[in-house]
Amino acid sequence: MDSVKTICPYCGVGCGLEIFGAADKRRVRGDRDHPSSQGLVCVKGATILESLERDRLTYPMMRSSLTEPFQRISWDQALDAIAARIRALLVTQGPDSICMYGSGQFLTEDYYVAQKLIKGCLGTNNFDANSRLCMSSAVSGYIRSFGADGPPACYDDLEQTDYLFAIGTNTADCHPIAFNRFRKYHKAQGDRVKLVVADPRRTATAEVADLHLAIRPGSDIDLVHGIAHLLWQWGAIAKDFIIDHTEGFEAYLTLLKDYTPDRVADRCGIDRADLETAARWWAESERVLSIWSMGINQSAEGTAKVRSIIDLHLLTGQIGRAGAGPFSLTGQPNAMGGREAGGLAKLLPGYRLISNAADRAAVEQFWQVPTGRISPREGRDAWGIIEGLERGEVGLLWIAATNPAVSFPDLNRTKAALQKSPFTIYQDAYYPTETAAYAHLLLPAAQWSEKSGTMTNSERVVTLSQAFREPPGEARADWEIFAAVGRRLGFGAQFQFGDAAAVHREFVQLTAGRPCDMSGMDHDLLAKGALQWPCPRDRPDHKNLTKRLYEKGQFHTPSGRARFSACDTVGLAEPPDDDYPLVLTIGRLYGHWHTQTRTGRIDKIRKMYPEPFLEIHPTDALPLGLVDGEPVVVRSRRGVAQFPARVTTAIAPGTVFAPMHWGFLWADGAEANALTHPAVCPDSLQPELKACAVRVERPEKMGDK
Ligand SMILES: Nc1nc2c(c(=O)[nH]1)N[C@H]1C(S)=C(S)[C@@H](COP(=O)(O)OP(=O)(O)OC[C@H]3O[C@@H](n4cnc5c(=O)[nH]c(N)nc54)[C@H](O)[C@@H]3O)O[C@H]1N2
Ligand SMILES: Nc1nc2c(c(=O)[nH]1)N[C@H]1C(S)=C(S)[C@@H](COP(=O)(O)OP(=O)(O)OC[C@H]3O[C@@H](n4cnc5c(=O)[nH]c(N)nc54)[C@H](O)[C@@H]3O)O[C@H]1N2
Ligand code: SF4
Ligand SMILES: [Mo]
Repeated sequence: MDSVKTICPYCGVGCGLEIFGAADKRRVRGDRDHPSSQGLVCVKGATILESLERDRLTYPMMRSSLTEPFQRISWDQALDAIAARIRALLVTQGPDSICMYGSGQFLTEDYYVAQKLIKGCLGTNNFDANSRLCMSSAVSGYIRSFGADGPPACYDDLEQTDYLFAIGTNTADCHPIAFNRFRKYHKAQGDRVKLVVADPRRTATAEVADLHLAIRPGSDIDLVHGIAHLLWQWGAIAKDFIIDHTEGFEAYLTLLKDYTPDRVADRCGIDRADLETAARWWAESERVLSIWSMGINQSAEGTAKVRSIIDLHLLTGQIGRAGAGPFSLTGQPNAMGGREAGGLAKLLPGYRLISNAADRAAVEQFWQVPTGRISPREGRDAWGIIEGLERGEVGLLWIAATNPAVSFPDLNRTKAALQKSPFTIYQDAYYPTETAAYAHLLLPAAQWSEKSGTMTNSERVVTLSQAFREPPGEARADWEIFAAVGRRLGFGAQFQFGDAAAVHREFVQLTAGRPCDMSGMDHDLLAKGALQWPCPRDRPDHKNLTKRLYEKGQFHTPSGRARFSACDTVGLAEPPDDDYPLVLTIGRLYGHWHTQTRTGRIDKIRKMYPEPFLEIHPTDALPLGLVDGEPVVVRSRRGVAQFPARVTTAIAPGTVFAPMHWGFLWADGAEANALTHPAVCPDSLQPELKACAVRVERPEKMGDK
């Protein structure tokens, strides 16, 4: 075969890949023509081909209870079983007893067909995705501050800024190619360009910072308002921008007055001088770019954290220009596509909202379903599904392209709820996975390389992910499975898609005239190269014309002005106390991807990380007599886990860190999420997966408890 161009299926950087070589000796390299990655790849992209054929789920399997073994069944039997169950539930418990939990690893086409089935045909908004655990605070923040979702900046800004403020993001490990672009530029510019990293860990990102602010977990709003307080005190604010393009400044200013430098330094656990340096560099910089990811979003005040960062940009007019803006990095390869296709329980395709009657009507009409079919009630969020299972309100749970038996909060409670599910469908590419243990029906999914469709990266660039292999056994694309169920339920007219390109053609029509306008894109055009939205149909040459949003200071709010938030901080949902004196934070390693379904099957990556671990500062380890490399027991109010200790000054005293990657299939008792709690941000409903109170013990003490 010649070469095929596609997109890396891991992180939201969305690197372009080129696959070349004969079918039995395929190799991968970076696509030099791709605008986002310019030919670069990290270890995950470089090794992706090695995982594709190991331990695949190749045919449907079913069982009547979780204690029985699975039996192979045909697709017809599987689809009949689903349709029969759905029909019965629509009559007995109503549409809201049906829930689907999807993933930012869906293609946009998968997402779109799922929305049409669940929201448009079945009439429930119970579609949520793992993106709820990932970027929903960024979505809420953008919507509240700008009147619409959508990251305003682009990766080129990483090479055009004077000051990169990286808060709650380990970009070097988790968005490596985007970070490499900055790193090269930073180095070349010498002292002129500053990198400030705010993170309780001295991560690979913090290692190359000009200033690392090792703040206490949960003190981000203090830090950001503290910087704003100083900028206001020094008069380093953009008065004209504030007057012409914003609203709510006075309330914000009143709030800022309380965030005095001494109070802020104390609450963040940093030196006042460092706070002043971070603010001074901001004041002195022509162009400031903030980037963030899970250290901000995964918080019970996640939306407020996001908005406080946006406030700082509004205060200083740092938006809508090259090298400037508040830029959330999306984690998964197509979390952005999920937003565009309406893949959360409060969204509809084309950046529309369930809560907006006109939005519902427009989508109903387009889908040719009866008026009022789309429910005006927002659906269950991720944790709401668990609560629904606990209360017996969920009759069918359909999970696809995510592994909640590892990644959900409060894992013991999650597993107990999954045990109670009357009927769980699990649609995944691999077997076994942890969540398969909680399923009644397993559906084999075609994955990346075996199906075509689109993905949108953090900077709004849409890339066609092209199939270049056949799916193994009977595996099918997710969208095809959803469409087949739709047809079986009698919605023939709605699901007559010949291929993924036809799904895409239909979907983009729903984006016409919307902030995420992609109506000028189609698969043929995307096969020639990636395109950035907005990309309306009437664009003459389909070139990327709008690299940055809000260049004219015109926002999507009714007044056209961006809104200051004036959000006070409430701190952590579960602060440390005498019984549980440390804060556990949980995150990622450079080589592994989430629950290891792929990376755990790649020898090179397994060798990089032979086991999980707990990072603990010597100040906390010494009094406990902990020795580097020896096992420690970590307890929270909800669970217990055991890890080898890694005694290191790379973690702030009072905080401990564990990776999220080891579910029960990959290590005994090292499930970090057994410790976490399910408290959520009231606005985004995103759980605070980044912090819970724990106590660390030596294993001998286990029997005493
Ligand atoms: N290698 C690799 N890359 C990935 C992924 C992967 O699994 N592996 N997953 C992808 C996905 S889906 C996502 S969402 C992204 C996540 O990307 P990141 O958000 O960069 O990764 P995390 O390690 O989850 O968390 C980032 C940092 O938040 C810090 N942190 C914890 N609490 C706080 C706090 O209260 N305040 C601040 N300021 N910082 C805090 C942690 O110490 C950690 O270093 O990565 C994507 N890229
Ligand atoms: N404590 C703590 N918990 C966290 C986080 C954290 O930082 N701290 N991060 C959270 C975040 S940001 C995220 S994104 C989640 C990630 O958590 P998950 O989504 O649970 O993790 P993955 O391992 O990415 O699961 C993806 C699954 O999809 C399958 N798959 C891959 N491609 C396809 C496909 O095309 N179709 C189908 N049907 N299946 C496919 C894979 O085999 C795998 O089983 O974890 C969350 N949990
Ligand atoms: S940076 Fe992300 S998208 Fe790029 S190769 Fe690595 S994992 Fe893939
Ligand atoms: Mo994520």
